[in-house]
Amino acid sequence: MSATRTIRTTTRTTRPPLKAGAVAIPLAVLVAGAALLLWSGGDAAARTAKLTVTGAYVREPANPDEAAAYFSIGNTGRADDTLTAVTSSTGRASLHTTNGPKMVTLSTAPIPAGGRLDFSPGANHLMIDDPGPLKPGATVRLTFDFAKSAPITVDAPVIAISATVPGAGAGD
Ligand SMILES: [Cu+2]
Repeated sequence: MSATRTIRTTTRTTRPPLKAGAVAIPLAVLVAGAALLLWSGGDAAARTAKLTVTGAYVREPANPDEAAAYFSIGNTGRADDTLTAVTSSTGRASLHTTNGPKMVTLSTAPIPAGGRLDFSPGANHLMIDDPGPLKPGATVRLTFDFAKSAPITVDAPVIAISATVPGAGAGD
C-alpha cells in the first residue's frame, strides 16, 4: 500500500518539463525507495507479534472502591511485545502483581513471541480503582495498549463474587 502511494507521485504532470538528466536521478531514488519499502515491509510482517486477548473478566467487587480484572494475552507471532497500559471504561485501571501480602504496580509486562501473558488470581491482576457499582451481567470495556501492536479492545463481563472463572478448563 505504501509502495503504491510512492509510485503514484511519479504521475504528477503539473510541473514544467525538466531536462531528462534532472528527472533520471529522482526517479532512480524513488524506485530504490519503493523497493526498500517493500523489502522492509515484508521483513517486518514476518517478525511481528500476533496478539489475542482471551478470557477477560471482572470480578464483582466486594466494595465499590476497588475491582480486579483478569485476562490472558496470547502471542502467536514471531516477535515479542509488551503490554504498556490498560484503560477501563469505568474507574482507573493499573497493572498490579502480588508480591507476598503486598500489591506492586507494574509499569509494563512482557508478552513473549509464541508465549502468553496471564493475569490470573493470586498473581497479576488489573486493578480498577473507583469502578462504581459493578453487577454481574454488566460489562467493562478494556483497551489494551502495546509497545508495538495496535491496541485491542474487549468487553469483559462482570462475574459474581462466587462465580467460577468463565472459560475455565476450555483450554484456549
Ligand atoms: Cu492490586
